[in-house]
Amino acid sequence: MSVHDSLIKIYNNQDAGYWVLIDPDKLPVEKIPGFMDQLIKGEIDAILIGGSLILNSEFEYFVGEVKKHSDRIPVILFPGSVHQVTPKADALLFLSVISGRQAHHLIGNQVLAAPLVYRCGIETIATAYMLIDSGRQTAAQFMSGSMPLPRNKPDLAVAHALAAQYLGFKLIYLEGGSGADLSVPEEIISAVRKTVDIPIIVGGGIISPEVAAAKVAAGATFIVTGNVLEKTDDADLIHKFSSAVHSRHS
Ligand code: 1GP
Repeated sequence: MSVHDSLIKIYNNQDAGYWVLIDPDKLPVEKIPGFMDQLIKGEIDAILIGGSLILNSEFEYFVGEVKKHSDRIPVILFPGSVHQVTPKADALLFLSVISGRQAHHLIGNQVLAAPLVYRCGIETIATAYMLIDSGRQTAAQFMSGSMPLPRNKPDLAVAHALAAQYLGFKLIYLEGGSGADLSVPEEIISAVRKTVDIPIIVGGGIISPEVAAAKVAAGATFIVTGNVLEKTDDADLIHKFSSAVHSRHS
C-alpha cells in the first residue's frame, strides 16, 4: 500500500493520526535510535523530516538512519528546499505554498525538484501548504517571503482550500509555523473541514495533548508536533499526544 493510500484509509475511517516532525539540526545522529524507540512505543503514525532551513549537511545520511530505526512507521519528507530530497524516505510531501503569491514557492522550486524526485523514484503526495498567521513571523513565513492568511478570516482559508482541492492536491497543510505562539484556530480548521473532502494536516504551536484533541475535534486529520518534544522532560508525552489524537472515536 502506498503511503498516500494508508493516509486515505485513516481519513475514510474518520480516524486521526499523530505525526512527529524531526528537524535534523536539532537531533544528533547518535540519539536517533533512542528517540525512534520512544516514537514507536508512543504509537505515532508518521515521521516528518525537514525544516525551513537545514544547516546539517548530512541530510541523506540522517534520513537513512531514521528510516533504519523506524520499524513500520512511514518516514515522510517535509522539504523546505530542493536540497531536502532523498530516496531514503518512504514518501515526500510535494508542497506548494498556496497561501502566498510567490511564483517560486508556488511552482518554481517544484520544477527544480521534479527531476531529482523523478530520479529518486520516491512517492510524492501533492500538498497544499497554507501559512496561517500565528502572532509573529515564523521561519516558514520568512523563508517563503509570503504573508500568512489572517487568523480571523476563515472564509479566505476555505477559498484557498477549495482551490487546492479543485487543482488536485491530495492533502491540505494548515501551518502555524514551527514554534508558533498561536496554533491554527479551530474556526479555520472546522470551516475548511466542512467544505473540502481531502485530509487536513494541522501543525505549528501545538503544545499539549488537549490542544491536539481540540484540533482533531474541529476536523484535523493529522496533527504534527515538533518543538514540544524537544523541550520536554515528560517521557510519556508522546503517548499522551497519540492517545489524545486517537481518541476521536472513544
Ligand atoms: C511545523 O507544524 C510543524 O511545520 C511543527 O510545529 O514545532 O511548533 O510543533 P511545532
